[in-house]
Amino acid sequence: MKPARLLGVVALLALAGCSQGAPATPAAPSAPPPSSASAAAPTVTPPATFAGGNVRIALVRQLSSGDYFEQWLAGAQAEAKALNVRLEVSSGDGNNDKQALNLEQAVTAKSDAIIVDHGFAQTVQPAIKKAVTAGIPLVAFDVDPGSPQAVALTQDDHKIAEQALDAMKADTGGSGEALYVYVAGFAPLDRRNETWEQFKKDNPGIKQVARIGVVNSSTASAVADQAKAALQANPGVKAIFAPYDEFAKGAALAVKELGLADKVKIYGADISTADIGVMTEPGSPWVATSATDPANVGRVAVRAAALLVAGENVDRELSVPPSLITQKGLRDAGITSVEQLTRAFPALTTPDVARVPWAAS
Ligand code: SR1
Repeated sequence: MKPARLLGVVALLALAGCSQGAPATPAAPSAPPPSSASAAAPTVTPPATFAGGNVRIALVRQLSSGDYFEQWLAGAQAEAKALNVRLEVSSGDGNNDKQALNLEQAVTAKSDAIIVDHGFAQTVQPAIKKAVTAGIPLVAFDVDPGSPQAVALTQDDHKIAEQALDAMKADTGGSGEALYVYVAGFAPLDRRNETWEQFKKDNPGIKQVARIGVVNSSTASAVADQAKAALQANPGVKAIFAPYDEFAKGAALAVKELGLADKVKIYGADISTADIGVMTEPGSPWVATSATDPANVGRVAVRAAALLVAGENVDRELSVPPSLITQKGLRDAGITSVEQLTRAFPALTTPDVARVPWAAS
């Protein structure tokens, strides 16, 4: 994309941050897009520990399938490579006991730092406590570590829900039947749920007529089946709040298969190249999503862990802000991939969150 067109895209996305003609949700672009040409040269020498490539950071994941988790891992791996760190990745594949065991093993193996990526508090907190007691620095993403010594990294989940729901409110005029997709126990979904509960109180015209949801290795197709049944049972539904991209993809499939795309609109969370394809295809009901760049969040997690290994100060709570991305904005700007989106939407890259002074930015 040519620079002039890029500027147009930024303005367009910031100003046309609406799904069906709703008021703008500015993206407040603040930083130049990352590129090798513009990368700032590091001014600080890396700590000696990092010189031999022997720093080991364990990444202990609860989930690994789906666009979000794949992009997140790609970002984490890219940052580990840039920082000359060995990233040792394990996944519970949705099995919380397996994740807890992997975490215990990372503690026993005396990793230099541990990143816990998702998980249920009751299954990971005991091993997190052991890591902290053993003096192993720990970053917890999207799970409450339960230990104040650990760094807790989140996306701003209340904002994610708020941005998507603002779009829903603008499109519906604040009234109508809605379907909600949610599974309790996942910290980001629980936080988004808090905002949804408040939203319903503040907007009594929006009536939740059904709640569905499942998280497994084929979330989208399972949600599609549930959404189909819920839509058939509730023909008055005009909006679906599906604040996880696998939920939104499943809901979109159901709406399209039932031929309801003109009537039912979807407000989601997260973004990927595949999601952009779903949002922008002709007749798509998925009109808005609030998202971070998952690869950027993975990078932040590794940066925070590396800083802790180096003995640097890191805020105990780190948050990556989301941006509202709309079907209209994507279509108008001709955006077809996350790479184009992040170039056009610089606020999605957050080099100042856990900045590593010895790394190029
Ligand atoms: C099952 S939890 C899924 C969420 O985790 C991350 O926070 C992503 O944003 C995704 O929506």
